[in-house]
Amino acid sequence: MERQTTICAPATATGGAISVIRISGPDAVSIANGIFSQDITDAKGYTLHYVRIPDVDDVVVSVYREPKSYTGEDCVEISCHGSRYIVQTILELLCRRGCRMATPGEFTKRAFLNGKMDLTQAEAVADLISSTNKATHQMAMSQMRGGFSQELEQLRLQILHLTSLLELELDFSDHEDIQFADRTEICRLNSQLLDKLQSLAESFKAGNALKNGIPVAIIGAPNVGKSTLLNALLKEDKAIVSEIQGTTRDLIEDTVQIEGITFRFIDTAGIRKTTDKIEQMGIERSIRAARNAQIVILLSQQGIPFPDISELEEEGHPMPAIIRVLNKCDLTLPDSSYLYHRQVMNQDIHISSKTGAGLQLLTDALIYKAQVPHISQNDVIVTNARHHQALTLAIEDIRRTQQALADNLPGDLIAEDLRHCIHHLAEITGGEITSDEVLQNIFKNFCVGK
Ligand SMILES: Nc1nc2c(ncn2[C@@H]2O[C@H](COP(=O)(O)OP(=O)(O)OP(=O)(O)O)[C@@H](O)[C@H]2O)c(=O)[nH]1
Ligand SMILES: [Mg+2]
Repeated sequence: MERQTTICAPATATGGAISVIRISGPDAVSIANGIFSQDITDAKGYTLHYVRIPDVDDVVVSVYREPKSYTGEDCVEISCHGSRYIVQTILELLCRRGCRMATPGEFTKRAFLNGKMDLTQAEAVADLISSTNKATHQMAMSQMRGGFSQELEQLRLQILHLTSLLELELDFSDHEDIQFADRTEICRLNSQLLDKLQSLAESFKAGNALKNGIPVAIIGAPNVGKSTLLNALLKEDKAIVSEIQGTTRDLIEDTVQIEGITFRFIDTAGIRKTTDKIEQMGIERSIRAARNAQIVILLSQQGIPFPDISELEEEGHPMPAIIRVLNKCDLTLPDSSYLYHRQVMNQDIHISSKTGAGLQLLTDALIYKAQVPHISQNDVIVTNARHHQALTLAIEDIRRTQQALADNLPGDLIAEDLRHCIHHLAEITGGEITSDEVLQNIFKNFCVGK
């Protein structure tokens, strides 16, 4: 096998008091040693050394010996003072002595290739680093600790068991009367498998919403204050507001956390009949955004009817939850106590995006409609589109098995579908030989040093 190169990269963002530089590979210790004034070549794993890099900095070095390191290779981490200049100089010294700068995610990719973690765990590392709230943190932690992998392993064992039952059947196939004897148990196990796979695949909707924010589209006629509401919810001047109708023409979106839940608000072009080609394109985008949203804030104001949302209905597509909101209540309702009273009486929520009145009621409604499932560390939630896709393929395999069982087809044909299913599940953890292209796709989104 080709000898691995030794790689290095900054592991921390600039701007802190301390920066960490990570080195991994067979020559990690000897290359690092070359730039220090003290000798650490014989350093044991899990030891710290205070050393000098002449003319550059005094640093603390941690040494890890293979296989007991993040990557499974010899690793050295240099903690230096957090100056961009110092980091750059150390990296240059290391590269001059034979290191190569790491590509994004290369440390984690090596950890995967050296069997330190499977692919779902490697992906969870990236999710953990980018997690912004309790829910996404919990999901990433559970996945990184192998929660999802264990679930998949359970499924794999169940499928193997099913296959062995079918094979047993084949062994007796010479005896005509036994061949398709009693398949009740096989059918039961198969539908159990299907249920499990389906519930995992369904968890993706929640998982994705938690990770990327629950999509909420703001839909309404021109000028009712959609962009003003977006800005108020984001507490930021994100979208242009004007008294001219048709100001917003494209989708404008951003995420914000409300009581620990991430929402992704999408401001849209006001819906009306228009001959303006570009505005029309914007309106089509509004409809699409509303269809794909989990919640739609249907916005209007006194005297203007709510837009017709029958267009949102589409076969095979769940309707988003609708919250009807009347804006500009500062123009029509005198004070906020009266306002609160009205809310209780009336289904529509009255707000003023301008003064902020009623916004709390709107966010309460959003949280209520978001129906965020409570996630504990043991729950397995699918958050990754790649995993979801593989699960969808595995479900198709098991559906085929179900049909084949119903048609009383011979066991070897059914076993073939089960083998496909195992293959699709194995792709999730990277258990089978995973193509380089897939790996590249996964790790390219990591940052350097991870
Ligand atoms: N009095 C009052 N005026 C508001 C309120 N919200 C928005 N406006 C005003 O209404 C006008 C239109 O606001 P926008 O937020 O641009 O409306 P929009 O729905 O995004 O309009 P389009 O992008 O054209 O569809 C602006 O002049 C806002 O200042 C409110 O709560 N009270
Ligand atoms: Mg607008």
